[in-house]
Amino acid sequence: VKTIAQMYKEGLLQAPRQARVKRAPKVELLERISLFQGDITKLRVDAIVNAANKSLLGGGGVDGAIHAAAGPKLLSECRELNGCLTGQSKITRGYDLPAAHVIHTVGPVYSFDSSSGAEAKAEQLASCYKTSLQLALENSLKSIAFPCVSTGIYGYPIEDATHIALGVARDFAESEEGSKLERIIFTIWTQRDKGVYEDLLPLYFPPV
Ligand code: AR6
Repeated sequence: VKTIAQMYKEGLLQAPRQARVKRAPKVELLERISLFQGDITKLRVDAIVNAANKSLLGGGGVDGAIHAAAGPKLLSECRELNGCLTGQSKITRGYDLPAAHVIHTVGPVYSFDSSSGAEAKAEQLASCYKTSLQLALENSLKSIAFPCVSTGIYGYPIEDATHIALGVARDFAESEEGSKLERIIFTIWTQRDKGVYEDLLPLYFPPV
């Protein structure tokens, strides 16, 4: 797991050339945001986020991996939650995971024929990140790791989704209450997604 500050130091991230760049953050902000390529179920953090569905009763993708690694007690606790609306999040314990908690968020299902609803879907995806971060704060958690919500089975284009994820994280991490969160980790699984994060991270977290 590398912080953005380290990635700049090691030349893994380049200063952005585009004009659409946010103003430079404080140094400490670059030390609180990290990128990790690998299996989110291996992370020892206060919470990992699950890209769940409305039933909260498990599924494929990262959801399947999290339930498999956490063991059956996670499903038992999820059964008590009565599902979750799209764009909302609910927290459980992590059971056999190294992570203490799982924050289950339900991303929007993206489809090409519903372009009129694109804005609503973008808001729902932003809400996944916001409500997850809010839950972390409410539970006094200090570290949280996100997968690329909605960009697998749910089909949300990775570039659009990454703009949303990074925009929400920047605003939140910089806010007064968000400063209590010591670590936000973006977990990527595929090489293609890694490239997208490396391209877009400097726009939202430019070097100081
Ligand atoms: N660690 C980190 N990231 C992973 C892992 C892993 N072990 N496995 C997959 N990914 P997806 P969605 C990445 O499809 O699009 C489930 O059935 C993957 O490469 O898991 O939100 C649920 O029950 C992608 O970048 O979630 C829902 O029905 C990201 O995780 C539906 O899928 C999310 O892909 C949710 O679809």
